[in-house]
Amino acid sequence: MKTENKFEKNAVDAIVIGAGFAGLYMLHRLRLQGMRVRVFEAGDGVGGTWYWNCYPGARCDVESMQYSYSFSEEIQQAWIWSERYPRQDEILKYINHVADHLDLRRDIQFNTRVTQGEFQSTSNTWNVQTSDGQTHTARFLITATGCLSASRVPDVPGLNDFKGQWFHTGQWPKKPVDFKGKRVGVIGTGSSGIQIIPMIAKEAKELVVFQRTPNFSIPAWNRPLSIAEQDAWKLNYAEYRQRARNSRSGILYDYSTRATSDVSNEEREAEYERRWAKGGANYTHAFNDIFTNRESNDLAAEFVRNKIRSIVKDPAVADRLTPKDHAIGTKRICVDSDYYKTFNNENVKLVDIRATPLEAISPQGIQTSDANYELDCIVFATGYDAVTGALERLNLKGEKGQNLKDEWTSGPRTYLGLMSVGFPNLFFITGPGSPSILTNVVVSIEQHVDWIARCIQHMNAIQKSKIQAQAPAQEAWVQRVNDLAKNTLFPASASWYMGANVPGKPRVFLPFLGGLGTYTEICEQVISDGYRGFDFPSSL
Ligand code: N01
Repeated sequence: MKTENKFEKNAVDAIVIGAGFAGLYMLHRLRLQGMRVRVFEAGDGVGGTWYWNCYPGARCDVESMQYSYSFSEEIQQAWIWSERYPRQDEILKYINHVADHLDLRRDIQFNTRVTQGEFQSTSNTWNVQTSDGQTHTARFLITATGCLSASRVPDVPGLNDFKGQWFHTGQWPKKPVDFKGKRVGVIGTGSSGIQIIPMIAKEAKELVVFQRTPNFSIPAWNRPLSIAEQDAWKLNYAEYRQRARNSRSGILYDYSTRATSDVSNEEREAEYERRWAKGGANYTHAFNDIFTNRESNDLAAEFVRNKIRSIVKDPAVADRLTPKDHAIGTKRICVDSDYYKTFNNENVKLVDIRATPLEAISPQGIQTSDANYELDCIVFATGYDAVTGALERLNLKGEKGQNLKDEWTSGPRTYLGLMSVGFPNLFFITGPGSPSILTNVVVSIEQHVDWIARCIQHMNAIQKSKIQAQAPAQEAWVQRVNDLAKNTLFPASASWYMGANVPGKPRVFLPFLGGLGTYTEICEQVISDGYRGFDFPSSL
């Protein structure tokens, strides 16, 4: 009997790259419009970020009741979370549940990377090559590759000769790693490092943390989430979701309308204390000028510095863990469970690799300028080529054969973060120049997916085969994104928001800082104005 290959025909209406939150919803949304869609996914399962980041301690810092899809009342009412902040394996279970419930897998080809894509001007279609040697054609190409998926292992000499095991948090093995009785080194103290360090410290014989830049972290105060609490939330789910969509970050934070100088010293400290006790990134919204006024920022930062000094017993270690080089929140704020406290453990050592640089990896461990650390395992929590990295690695060629990566050598150029001039029929979900990683990304994903689906439906209705962004609209948008950042403290910080963590990457603030609510209004207005800033030059 002949078994039918579900991907026998290599021509579809839309190709979606990635099967995480964005790719799955895009597939579902386009299917509802009667389109034939194929999703390519490099992993062997759905989940994207939450598929790859299965390291110990991995957890989202947006609360469970908010970090989920809102498009299906049935799904949001039925799903039950177990904790205030969702663990990676629980999010992955949730995403798998959604994929099963909507029968999405039949249109997803797993273990397959997109290796190249070329726009065909003669047919207004994309030709896409995949790692299995196949070529596919589609009218639309939609990237759902995630903003934090292109992981980076720094170029440290000697890694290939290391005799132990090494891992990157963003490419974590599916089988649990056993750290019991081992000497472990962790490089990096961003959100991933801050989550994994307390977990490894519980197991390892010795843990050496190699820190380049100390980071601000706020306690999560994670706890079980009762059914009663969830039921109460679910009663008002529609209203909460709408408020989140209209908010700056897609998260129901308690945004203060007061400036730091509006209150007395006592009130200010009490407000910081209240927010610290509540936990989470809400801390940086204690006053409305923390991101724009350096003095206000310093006060909020000093409160956290004092907390670090009060938690960490050894004053020298506390001092090394205290961030002094950047304004709080201008590098992504971290949310932790027992991070600072972990440095009171006898088996944990902190090495400041700014003072004594990491020089090489030897077969036995890590060499800094003044010591050799013998290790059985090295964990790289060294982050990502954020926002643009995954897009540039796709090797996409526009209508004149130009490569997206080459077009963006001075920084990404997009209109609304959705399209880039010269690359017709190519949509980015949460692309550079959109609010994306400054928000609850699931809310931003839904907004982008809905916009793209409506745009495609519009094209079908008016019988157009090609959409492209207009150059003046793109120039004005890039300018707007830059201007918004200039009026804040963000550009002064060597953060991945600025591309500063990747040697040679242009220093450009990558996301749109004007807030998700405002951004959504702009996108809606663009539609009302007949897709202002876009052209539909060819008919079907
Ligand atoms: O990556 P990072 P991450 N030698 O880039 C250091 C999201 N996320 O994976 O600051 C030595 O923040 C680097 O040092 P420096 C969240 O948006 C969310 O931790 O560049 N060190 C830094 O300490 C987050 O912001 C969650 O000086 C090197 C660290 O490695 C984003 O993902 C959990 C180095 C990298 O920190 C990325 O977080 C996890 C080198 N050559 C991630 N290169 C939650 O929701 C880099 N470093 C909770």
